[in-house]
Amino acid sequence: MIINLMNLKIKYSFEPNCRSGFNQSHPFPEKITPMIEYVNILTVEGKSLVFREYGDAEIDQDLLAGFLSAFSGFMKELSLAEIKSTQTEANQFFYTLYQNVIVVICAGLTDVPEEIKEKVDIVSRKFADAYGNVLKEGWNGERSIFHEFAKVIDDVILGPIKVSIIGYGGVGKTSLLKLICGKEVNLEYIPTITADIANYNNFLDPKDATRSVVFWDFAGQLQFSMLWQSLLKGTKLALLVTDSTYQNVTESKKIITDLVKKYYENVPVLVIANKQDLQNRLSPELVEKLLGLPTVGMISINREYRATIHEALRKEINKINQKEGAKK
Ligand SMILES: Nc1nc2c(ncn2[C@@H]2O[C@H](COP(=O)(O)OP(=O)(O)O)[C@@H](O)[C@H]2O)c(=O)[nH]1
Ligand SMILES: [Mg+2]
Repeated sequence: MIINLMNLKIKYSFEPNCRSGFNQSHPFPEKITPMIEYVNILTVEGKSLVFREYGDAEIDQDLLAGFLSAFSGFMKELSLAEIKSTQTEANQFFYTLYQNVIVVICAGLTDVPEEIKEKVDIVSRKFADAYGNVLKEGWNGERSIFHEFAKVIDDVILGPIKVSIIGYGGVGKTSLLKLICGKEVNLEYIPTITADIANYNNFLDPKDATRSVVFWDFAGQLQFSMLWQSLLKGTKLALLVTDSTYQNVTESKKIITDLVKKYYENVPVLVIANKQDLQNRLSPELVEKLLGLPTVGMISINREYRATIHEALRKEINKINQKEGAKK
């Protein structure tokens, strides 16, 4: 069967997509964010159940509808759970039919097919797990029951938001992580990379909490080794903790110049001027001036500061979501 999708003239702009920040000369490139335009989950009759848009390209809804009805026609011939792909001049489409539901991912031409296929596979299986029974037992046509699934799609497509807590030993990194997560989360210690990892996003407004947020707290002295550079890979936000002594703030400058600026230029850094309860501490304003980065004053061992760090995190995560999150 030959389907000429080119005839459908799906119109997308050819604007280079800058979401990845990828640079050939970069020794530790951020994991390249796939340039996924959208994910669509639809019935074999062509009725869209969930539509999640990520790309910046304008999607012409009429053309999309035409495309989908053509699509659902030949999808019926697809064997179960097989993942197929097709290409237009601007995009690659990957799709599957799984338990009577079609999952389509529209990706960019440079995306790695195997990676997108894997995402199609995960999304279709998760959708079947969540709604297979509802659809089998007669769904009432109400699309709102699928709204919740947007979070699952976001996590599969965009991945969790990695927040790395960096800074020298003893400045209060682990205390800060505990303050952020409270008693609700048990830290998971990963000995091989000597890091505590916590998956926690309860500080977000439920409507903004579409992706999980994973905190990485690296134990031990921060050294500018190759290992550190690779551990930070994929970081979307760095919390640079200092104990607010003049000496530590000055030394922390090195972390910024030798590590962050060199390898993670596009990663936002929020400085935590910790131990504000101690004498001789520098004020957050002064720390901000010395380091040239936005700074929040903190006492990580004082629970009253939980709201302060949550508020700061909310702002930063919302910025990340605005930049790379789903459009709707
Ligand atoms: N006075 C004071 N002590 C703190 C504060 N934050 C952490 N500490 C203490 O500093 C020490 C080192 O903290 P820790 O979180 O283990 O630092 P890490 O090595 O950066 O993970 C511990 O004894 C903490 O109780 C703070 O804001 N004020
Ligand atoms: Mg620690």
